[in-house]
Amino acid sequence: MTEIYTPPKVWTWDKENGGPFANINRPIAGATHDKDLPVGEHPLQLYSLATPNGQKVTILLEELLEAGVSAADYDAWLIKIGDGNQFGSGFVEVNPNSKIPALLDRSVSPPQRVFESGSILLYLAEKFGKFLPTDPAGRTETLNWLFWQMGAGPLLGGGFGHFFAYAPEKYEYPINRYTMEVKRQLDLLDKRLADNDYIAGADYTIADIAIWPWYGGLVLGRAYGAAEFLDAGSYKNLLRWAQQIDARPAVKRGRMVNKANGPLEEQLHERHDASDFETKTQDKLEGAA
Ligand SMILES: N[C@@H](CCC(=O)N[C@@H](CS)C(=O)NCC(=O)O)C(=O)O
Repeated sequence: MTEIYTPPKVWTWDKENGGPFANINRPIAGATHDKDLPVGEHPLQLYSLATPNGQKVTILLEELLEAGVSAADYDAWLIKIGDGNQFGSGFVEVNPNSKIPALLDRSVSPPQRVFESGSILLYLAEKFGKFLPTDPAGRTETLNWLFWQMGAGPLLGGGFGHFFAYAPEKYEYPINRYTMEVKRQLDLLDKRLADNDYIAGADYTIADIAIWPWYGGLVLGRAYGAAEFLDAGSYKNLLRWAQQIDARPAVKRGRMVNKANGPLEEQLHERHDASDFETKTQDKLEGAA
């Protein structure tokens, strides 16, 4: 039988809350230790990890480079959130919210910090004039879906994903509640993609780049081991879109950057140059031989 919890009058932090991320959860913000961030040669310095939120930024940067925007070249440094790197003083200066991704643009003076993945996508799209339509209707529709993802994503990750995959025990109430919501979100995207090639319309935009790592990853069977449970294959238009984006060379590269788990040949802990991917491809070929 489920244990009934009676909340005290005032909550106090007297124990870890369980689950795989218990060691990094704290009810206070700010740095826990002094640690400067490394700085590379490129104007754009990214401090991140290849979670869906991190992938959004590396995919956009790789798409910009693929589109010939050489000024978008960047150094990507690995932030191990499980080890608490996000609580180092240097990281907290770039993102006081202590979460990846965080970007420092050193091409402007003083250097501009950018945090929150949605803000980073918008900043880069505007800076380089790509992946964000300039006509008012197209721009607004892109931002509608970009902000939709920022609001909807935590219900998928922090709600469904947490209770389905990470909570120390399976509880029916939260799993049902968040499954209902996530299936509604999947149906929404599926209906949207029935008549549109991409999320904001005919063009591939930062809305796709924001939504794909979460919802594309889910229907492609890469998140929480939940594709069967959610009957992901039934969202045919969403699956078509997810596969189409998955095949883009920049997306393949963007997924590898700051990846520190999974098959070794897919991991690129740090990225400082386009040739870093070639070294990985070589590793892969040698591994297969
Ligand atoms: N709304 C934020 C969410 C970022 C976020 O939740 N990042 C997670 C990894 S996906 C993180 O850094 N967690 C570390 C922590 O909570 O201490 C964004 O979109 O950038």
